[in-house]
Amino acid sequence: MQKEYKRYLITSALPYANGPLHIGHLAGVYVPADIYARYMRLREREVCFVGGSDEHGVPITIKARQLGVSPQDIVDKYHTQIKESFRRLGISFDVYSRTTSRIHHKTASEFFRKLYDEGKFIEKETEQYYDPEAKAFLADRYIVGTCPRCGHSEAYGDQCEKCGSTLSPDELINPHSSISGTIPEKRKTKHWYLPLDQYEPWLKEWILKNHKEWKPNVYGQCKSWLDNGLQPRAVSRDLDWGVPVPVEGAEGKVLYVWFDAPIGYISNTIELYPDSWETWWKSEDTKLVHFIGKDNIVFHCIVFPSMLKAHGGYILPENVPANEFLNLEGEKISTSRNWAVWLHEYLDEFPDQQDVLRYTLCATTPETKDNDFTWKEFQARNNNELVAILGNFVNRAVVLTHKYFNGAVPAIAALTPFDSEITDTIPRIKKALEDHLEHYRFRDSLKEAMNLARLGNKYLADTEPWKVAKTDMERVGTILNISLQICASLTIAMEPFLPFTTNKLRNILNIAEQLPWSAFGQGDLLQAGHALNQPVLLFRKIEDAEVETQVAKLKKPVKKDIAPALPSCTIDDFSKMDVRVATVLQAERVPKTDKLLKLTIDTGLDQRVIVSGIAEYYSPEDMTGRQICILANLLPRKIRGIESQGMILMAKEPDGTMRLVSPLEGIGNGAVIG
Ligand code: B3M
Ligand code: ZN
Repeated sequence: MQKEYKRYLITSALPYANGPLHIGHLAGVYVPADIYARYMRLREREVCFVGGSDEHGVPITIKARQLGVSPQDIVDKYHTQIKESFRRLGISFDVYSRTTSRIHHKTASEFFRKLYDEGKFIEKETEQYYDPEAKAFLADRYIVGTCPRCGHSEAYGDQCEKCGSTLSPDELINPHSSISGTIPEKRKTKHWYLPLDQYEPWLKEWILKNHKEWKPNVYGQCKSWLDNGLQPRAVSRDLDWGVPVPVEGAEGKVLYVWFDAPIGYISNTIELYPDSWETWWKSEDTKLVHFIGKDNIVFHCIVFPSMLKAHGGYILPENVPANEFLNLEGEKISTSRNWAVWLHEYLDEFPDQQDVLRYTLCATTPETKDNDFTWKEFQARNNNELVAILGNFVNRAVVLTHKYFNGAVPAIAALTPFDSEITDTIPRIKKALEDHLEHYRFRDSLKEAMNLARLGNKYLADTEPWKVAKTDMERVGTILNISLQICASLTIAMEPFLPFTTNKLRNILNIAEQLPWSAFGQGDLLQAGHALNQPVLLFRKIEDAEVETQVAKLKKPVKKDIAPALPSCTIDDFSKMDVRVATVLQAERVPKTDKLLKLTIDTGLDQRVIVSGIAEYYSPEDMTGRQICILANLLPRKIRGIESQGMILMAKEPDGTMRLVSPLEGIGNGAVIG
């Protein structure tokens, strides 16, 4: 037996306020969540759809530092932009707030404090990298060095963006602080950990036993985490941006962003319903559903539920219908390479076509595996489905009613068996649609809703009222009545998916208010004699040129900002570097790498070996005999088992392309540069 719920608390992942939204976010999280929320409202269930911006975390501080502004400036800008883009796309949040709000800081702080007071955390002292010049502990992201896997010289302490490897700062070759450039040292620091291992037996029971109905991708990921055994997780960080740890002596420490962000769902509900929020979060007849992308599964299925359990009093998510990722034109969406369709740009470039994007994204929701968005498909779905089926059907029904009945809904004279066959199909469509939506199958549900339009379209094509009009006006009246009732049902069936279109359709049909789900399929939604308004086209054809422009825009090389200026240095700083001219005697590829060359060079002082990550740009043949510039006194380091004695100077384009720096005219090896 399915449990009956009184109210639906629907959350969608809080996007980081450090960049605009793109179609990947929308397809994976916000479009499905909005469809679900709209559907539940139509079912006349109590709904609270919670959204908001995630405004803490290290990447925001890095962006701020790069641009020379404060983190607050960054989040103010993007929070406003994101919120506005959601509004324009019709994402129907009941509340959209932010984690820098006063209410959120208070809520998150109290949440932590309760767990702290009740001894639910363990305290541990660990060694962390510290920048003695900046006088700050360094998040992994702030440590930069050479990637041990591909030789990329600017890998982060948590990840190499070039080869995608996950790293720890200890693995980096020549690690240095990206704040000051100094070599970080390790220092002791104290943090609080949530002992997830203690929650493991409970999680196993709750998820693996009691939530077998979760989507296979979600269940599978949970199972693998649980099978591998959970470790305590730090819930605090040494950082000056976030919710301060509310414990004496914890100055300079904030809650880890993944500790405070999910509490944001609660804070935002409190902001909306200061008096009744607890009904939403603490009563068993509330169904809590988290809409997220697959990279957030562990936090929503394992960490946050453990936090709620540790706190006590809260309900737990009933489902977490996480989606996989959406690719774009066959490639991974990449914000740094600008390989993305940005929502605010789409909304500007395709005015009044929000529903075309909503439709295409829902039709390509990466429900069970990664999926691909292409502009060709966008065009085809619009032209072949929205225009040719839905738009065409509605338009014909309304135009014919104006033509033959002066825009007044005609009465039914008599039903043929074929008419009954058509009208009997509608409840079946409705039932299937409900079933898909209740079970988070959004692609199937959209197909089913379109089946209603298909049914109407086919009915008109088969009955051909424009021909019947020559002989039997009563029959035409019956056909148009049935067609118009289907149009009226479409204002309900399509509302979760295409809210802008159903609004237009209601205007055309002269239906004053949104009809509830219970009206769907009724044969008398429009009374005989009811006056229709003049038709307007619901959709317009999208031309080849329009999608070609979009594809061309993607392929345009990214205009990236040049690297920001470094802090000033003195001539003494510079003169510590022994930069010289040298000649490459011999060059060869380092086996089993794509990027590394092993160069034997004559520095004028000696002959030595330097390993350099330039194989993408220069072949061994290009290098042999060339004069180059080197940093001669860089401490030797081992790369792929080869000791590299120095570094080759390269000029790097914003897109990462590298070029050698060489003297214009030949000069003796060992000539000093300065
Ligand atoms: N901001 C991560 C993300 O956008 C994160 C979600 C928080 S949900 C509480 O992928
Ligand atoms: Zn790498």
